[in-house]
Amino acid sequence: MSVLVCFHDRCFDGACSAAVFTRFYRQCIDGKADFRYRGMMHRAGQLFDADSFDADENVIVDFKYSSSDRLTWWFDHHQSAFLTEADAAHFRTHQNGKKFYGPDYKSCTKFITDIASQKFGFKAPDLDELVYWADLIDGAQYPDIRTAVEMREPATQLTLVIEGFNQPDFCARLIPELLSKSLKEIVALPHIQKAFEDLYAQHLKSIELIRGRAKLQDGVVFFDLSDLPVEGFNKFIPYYLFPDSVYCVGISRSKERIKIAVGSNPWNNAPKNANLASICEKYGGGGHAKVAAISLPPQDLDHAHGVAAQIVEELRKSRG
Ligand SMILES: [Mn+2]
Repeated sequence: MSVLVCFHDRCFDGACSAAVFTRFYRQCIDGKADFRYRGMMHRAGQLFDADSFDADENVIVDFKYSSSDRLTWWFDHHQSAFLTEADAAHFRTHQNGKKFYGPDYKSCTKFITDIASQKFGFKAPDLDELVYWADLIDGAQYPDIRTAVEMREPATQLTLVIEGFNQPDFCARLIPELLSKSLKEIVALPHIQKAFEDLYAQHLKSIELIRGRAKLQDGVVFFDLSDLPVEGFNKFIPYYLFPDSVYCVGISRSKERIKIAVGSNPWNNAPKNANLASICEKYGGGGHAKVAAISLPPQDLDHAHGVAAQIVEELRKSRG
């Protein structure tokens, strides 16, 4: 049996979801299955090609639904799991007992673990560490801002590498390691240690860049890095720099896309009435209520600035 697992690339929860699904499938469905992994990124337009699903079992974890009849397994927890209303209707009417949607879960890793144990008798206590950290990291439940930004824990160090390392298939190759080594052993691997050190130096630089660019007004931090070669930055930096901020809107640009990241400060207890996924959906993006994003084609910079300005305005107003 060949199994293709499409997972949310460059995401700790995406990689852990693929790892947990693999262990579950081997333990409960077919111990001899042959696994391949394909990282998926959000981008403007169609996400799956018609011939994406070329295995006996085609699986998506921690990523948007596909109405392809080649899709056999699906697990996701994002509010914006369905690209269209037609996809949502397809999900409701094409149940095969292998497609699961858990929007209340903080991580897809924990969602898969719970469904697999409730419905298939799955048990993997050695993966508890992955489930614990995926839930904490994807749900932004760090005990404090310093754990999130200073990155002393193996899981937070590996997250920096997963989100920032520019080597194609890095996450796909990492998935088997997640099943056989502890996070501490993984971050000690020489190529990962080296990537961490380089990315951590960049992380310190991006803290200074954001410090120089960001402005806090009416509880909303805004910054624009679209003219700089900074593709990804740690999403908690704005709250580290501005502990009084409630929301943050940041623009960055890579060769593939412009990203407008919209987030809320998990350590600020001020009431947060805005649903960030719903706001981003109006502009073709999505995510979770507390953290969401919009991807735009790299040439649409003027449009991106307009969208970001409207979101900043809406968030400032929501603060009353
Ligand atoms: Mn996730």
